[in-house]
Amino acid sequence: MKYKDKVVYQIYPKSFQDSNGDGWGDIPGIISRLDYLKDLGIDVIWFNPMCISPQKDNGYDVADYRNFDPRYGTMEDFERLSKECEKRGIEIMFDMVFNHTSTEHEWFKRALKGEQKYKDYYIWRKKPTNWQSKFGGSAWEYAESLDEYYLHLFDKTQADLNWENPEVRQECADIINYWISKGVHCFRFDVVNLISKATVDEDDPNNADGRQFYTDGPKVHEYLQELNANSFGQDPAAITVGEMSSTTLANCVRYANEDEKELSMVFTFHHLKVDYKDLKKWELKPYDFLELKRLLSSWQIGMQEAGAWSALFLNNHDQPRALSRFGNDTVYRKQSAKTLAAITHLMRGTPYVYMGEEIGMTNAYFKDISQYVDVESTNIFEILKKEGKSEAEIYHILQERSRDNSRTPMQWNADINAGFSKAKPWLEVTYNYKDINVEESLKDKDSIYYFYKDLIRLRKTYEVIRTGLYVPLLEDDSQIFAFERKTESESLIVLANFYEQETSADLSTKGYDVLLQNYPDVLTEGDSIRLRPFETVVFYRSL
Ligand code: TEU
Repeated sequence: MKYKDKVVYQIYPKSFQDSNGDGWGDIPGIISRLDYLKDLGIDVIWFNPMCISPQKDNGYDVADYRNFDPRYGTMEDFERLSKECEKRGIEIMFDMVFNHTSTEHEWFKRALKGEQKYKDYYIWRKKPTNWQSKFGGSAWEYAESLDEYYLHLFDKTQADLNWENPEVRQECADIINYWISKGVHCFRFDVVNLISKATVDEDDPNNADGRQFYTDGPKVHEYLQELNANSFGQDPAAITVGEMSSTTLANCVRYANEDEKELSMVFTFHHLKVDYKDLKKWELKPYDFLELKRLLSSWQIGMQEAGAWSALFLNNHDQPRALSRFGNDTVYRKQSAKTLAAITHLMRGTPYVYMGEEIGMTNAYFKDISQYVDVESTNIFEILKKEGKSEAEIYHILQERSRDNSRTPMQWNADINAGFSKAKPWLEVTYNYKDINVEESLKDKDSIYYFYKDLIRLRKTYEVIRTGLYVPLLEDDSQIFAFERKTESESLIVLANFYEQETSADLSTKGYDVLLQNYPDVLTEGDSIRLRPFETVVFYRSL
């Protein structure tokens, strides 16, 4: 139960609050905003990595797992953060990037010098396979000093660790135990289902990226059980979540089942590919609502039937803002943001609030490549240009897909740089910050912020929201996402119109009360409920 009533807030530290005027978010800045998060009602804060890193992939290229990049602050700053979080009953979740390290890590540098112990920490071959990096280009990079290639599923500065090596596995357990000793009890594991490679010697016959050889690999459960036993599994307060790339339900019911002693829960992404044409991220298509509903429902049912647990989210630092992607970030910004929040928070699992979604932050709509920082985005700009796409087409794609969309500075107020920093921020603030910011949200009793606050409060109040079974409703309806959550003594019904067109749900809510709504009134006519643009109504009754 320790995580089934919790709500996690994700902070992208680089963009949350700058305190020392260098245009870069930092730990003292985070501390200054803890009361805002406490008031929102969240229980855990997931911090994206703040370790020493060359920042080629914004910290997911770790060069020292035990020390903070000074641009975020010092160990003393962290210890103050830990104390201030504890005072507010907020847990800290750190992000463990164990599939790879930066090529600036001491281990990799010693490997390049030919130290066999550290060479064995990575994956080397004389001859590369045809595998492609998830950030474009070959997944192998030549190291002249060794006359060999090393594997990197992501950027060439992110060398994959060799998890076959027990010393690597022990290093990772030791890193977790170090942070547990510092008072961190919650951990997110980056692309952790990629750590076990079946082989690295075979070309991908479909000339694809090779993911079939390393996704949910043959020893991944064994490695996770060992990591659990040697680290966080010994910590009764531990809450863990694994980011699972291109995974399957069959594996996730094992990753996130307490009996398997692997992790507490998983992030999966199938529902966030319903606007990928032919499942290709950089090929746009309008999102498929029925597919979105089908995927969310099938995973809810599959996980609950197996007694496994899901992380619930539509936003994170790798995704464009859901409000711009699935909602309407202009005329119906408030209504659609609330609708997306309601279906996320009222499904079965642990909800994650990504910084800024609680105030309806939108995509950045940058117009020039000079505004983009993300390595994935700048790489794809060059790749698409080589493929002959016009710059106008490429900018349209980046405006819809770039990870920078969600990494723009948190919009606190209408002051310079949205109150994030007095200096030029490392990434531009989104254009609409004067109207969309925390200060405005706190003044407006009908704001998205207060709707999130209600959702979080309801989770603490109603058992049916925490643990109730998920039952899909109106499955064939082409614009309403509807489901019931139920226990032996309670029933909750969620009706959400995902479109601007008005519609109605033919469903009896006799004996139910309205628990939450995103319009001033609720229009019921007999056994039918009218749903205006992006209208959501939540009904509740004790059985
Ligand atoms: O993300 C894994 C990953 O594949 C994402 O980059 C996402 O799937 C991709 O952007 C969609 O095109 C994790 C981290 O969350 C991400 O920030 C890192 O860049 C990546 O791993 C490498 O560590």
